[in-house]
Amino acid sequence: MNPNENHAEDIPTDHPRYLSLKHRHKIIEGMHNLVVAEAGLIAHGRGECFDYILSEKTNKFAKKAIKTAVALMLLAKHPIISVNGNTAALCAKDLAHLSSITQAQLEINLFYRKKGRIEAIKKLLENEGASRILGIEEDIMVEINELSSNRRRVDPNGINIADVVFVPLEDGDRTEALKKLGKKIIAVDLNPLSRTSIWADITIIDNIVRVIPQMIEVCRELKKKDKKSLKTILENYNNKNTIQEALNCIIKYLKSQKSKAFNILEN
Ligand code: PTJ
Repeated sequence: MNPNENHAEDIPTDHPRYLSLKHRHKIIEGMHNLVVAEAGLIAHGRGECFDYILSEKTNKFAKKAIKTAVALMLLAKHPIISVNGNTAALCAKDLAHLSSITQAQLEINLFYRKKGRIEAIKKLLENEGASRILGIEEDIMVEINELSSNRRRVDPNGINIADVVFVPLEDGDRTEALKKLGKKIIAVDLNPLSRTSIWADITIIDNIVRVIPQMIEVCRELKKKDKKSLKTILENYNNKNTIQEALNCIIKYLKSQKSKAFNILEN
């Protein structure tokens, strides 16, 4: 590592953008360690932009989606958490925790299959407490015909047989393909208009760094409930409303920021 580079621990904790900078550094460090694809930096920047116009907080519609997603995972027969480079770099420890509390195995599934990346992500996840990670044995992988990207290669004991797949920070057509195979999809995506957001059964429109810790909290509560209560949560959820509310939130935020900016510009 270049000694002239800045590291996450060099960021002053009183910096007004401390958290945002810390997450940027995790992504940059992840890229140096092969965990994050080069394109992952661009994906992170796009996410930051949407996070900004969603007020960088977990909005009400995201809270509802989180609760419903956890209920669906607890009701599932074979839930799987799909892990890519950005997600691992930003929240490996929380992913390991979520996996153990929901009994959903982690499966590494990458869009950019640069040599050494799967091993780097596996090591990071294991160092943070994850076990029984899927998607690492190249010779046993099977292919999803409906998909042409690298993501088509899945573990026969994981995504291939899953009834519920949790897909944070996706890149497009996989959600559609997995849905055609009859699977239920939970997405985390800050862009409410991405194809993944539109196609998923439950779209959590919020930053992954806030989502996973909240899913763990909600899971602790929902594990005390019976199946009937969990099913009721699912019945009362409508993903179209989530997308609508997220877009309304963005429009409201932009209008308020426009008024503030013009107050300054005109005075
Ligand atoms: O590690 P790999 O090879 O599997 O590649 C992972 C990336 C993320 C590079 C790949 O999946 C990709 O190119 O994704 P896209 O098409 O850029 O889409 C990622 C989506 O995640 C975009 O809609 C972003 O707005 C969103 N996003 C980015 N960062 C976050 C996010 N959503 C939630 N939380 C974030 N921190």
